[in-house]
Amino acid sequence: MSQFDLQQLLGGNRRALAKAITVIESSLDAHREQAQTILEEVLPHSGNSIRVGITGVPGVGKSTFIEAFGLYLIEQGKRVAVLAVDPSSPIAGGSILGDKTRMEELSRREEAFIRPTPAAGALGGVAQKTRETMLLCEAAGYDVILVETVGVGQSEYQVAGMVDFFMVLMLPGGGDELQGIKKGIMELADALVINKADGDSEKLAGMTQRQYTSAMSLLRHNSFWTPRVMTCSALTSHNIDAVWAMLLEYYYEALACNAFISKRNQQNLDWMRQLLNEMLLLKLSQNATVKSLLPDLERAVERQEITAFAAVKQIMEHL
Ligand SMILES: Nc1nc2c(ncn2[C@@H]2O[C@H](COP(=O)(O)OP(=O)(O)OP(=O)(O)O)[C@@H](O)[C@H]2O)c(=O)[nH]1
Ligand SMILES: [Mg+2]
Repeated sequence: MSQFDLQQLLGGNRRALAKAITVIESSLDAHREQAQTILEEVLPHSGNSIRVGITGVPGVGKSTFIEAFGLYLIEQGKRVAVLAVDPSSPIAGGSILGDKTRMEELSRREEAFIRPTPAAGALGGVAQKTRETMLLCEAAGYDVILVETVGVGQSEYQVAGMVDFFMVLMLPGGGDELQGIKKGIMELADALVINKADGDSEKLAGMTQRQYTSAMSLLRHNSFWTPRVMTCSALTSHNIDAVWAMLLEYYYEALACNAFISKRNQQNLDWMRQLLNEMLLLKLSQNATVKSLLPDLERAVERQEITAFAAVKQIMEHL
C-alpha cells in the first residue's frame, strides 16, 4: 500500500479501505508481507471504536436489526462498519452480501461500510481476517463495528473473543432448549435481545424476557456487568434506541473500572497465542521427517505398542 493510499484510508476513503481489506484477505504469498505492513501502519490509528458482536439463529432478524440499528447510529452521528463471520460460506461475497437486500438503505449510506464474510483458508481462518479488517475500519474512522455471525457453531466463540460487547438475538417464545442456541453461547452473552417484539408477538416477547431474565441469573458471570435481557423490534425500530443506550452504559462502566482495556489486552494476547499454536502446527505438518514418521507412530499408539507420550516425544525431537 502506498503512502498515498494509506493517507486516503486514514482519511476515511472507502475505496482505499476496500483495497486494503482485499490485500488482507488475499491468500496470495505476494500479498502476505504487504498485509503485515498495512496492519503495522494502521495499528496506531486503530482501537477507537465500540466493537459489537451480534449472533442469533437464522431468521431471528440479524440483518433487519443491523439495518435498523445501523441507521439509528448514523442518526446519532456515528459511522458504522458491518463485518461478517460465516464459516459456512465457502466464497467471499456469500451470505451477508446476498443480504444487502435486507440492509438496502444502510448499504447506500455514505456513513456505513458493509463487508461480507472473507473466504476461508488462510492461517487463523475467517475470523482472523475479520479481526484484522476491524482494525482497518477503525483506522478509517468507523465508530461502531458490528460483527455478525450465525449462531450455530464455533464462530460465536471467535467473534465473542474479538468484540467488546456480545449480543445474542432471540425470538419471542422459544423456551425449548433456549431456541437451539447452545448454553455456552448464552454464557458469552452480554445481552439477550428478544427481537420481533411487535404486533401479536409483543406480549409473548415480554414473557420470554422474564423467562430469560431468570434463566440468565442462574449463569455465572465473573464480570462487573450483569447481562441484560431486553426486547426490540427491528421491523418497527421499537427499542432500538434502548439497545444503544445499554451499549453506551456498558461502555462507560467498562471504561471506568478498567475492564474495557483489560478485556482488549487479554483478547490481543489470546489472538497471539492462537496464531502461535497454528503456526507451530503448520510447521509440524510441513516437516518431511515428521510426515514420514507419523503413520507408523499412530499405528503403534493405536495398538498400544508405545505410549502416546513416547510418540509425541519422538515427533518433537524433529521440530
Ligand atoms: N415481525 C417482525 N419480523 C421481523 C423482525 N426482524 C426481522 N423480521 C423478519 O424476519 C425474517 C428474517 O429476518 P432476517 O433479518 O433476514 O434474519 P437473519 O437473522 O438475518 O437471517 P439469516 O441471514 O438467514 O441468518 C424476515 O422476513 C424479516 O422481515 C421484527 O422485528 N419483527
Ligand atoms: Mg441475515
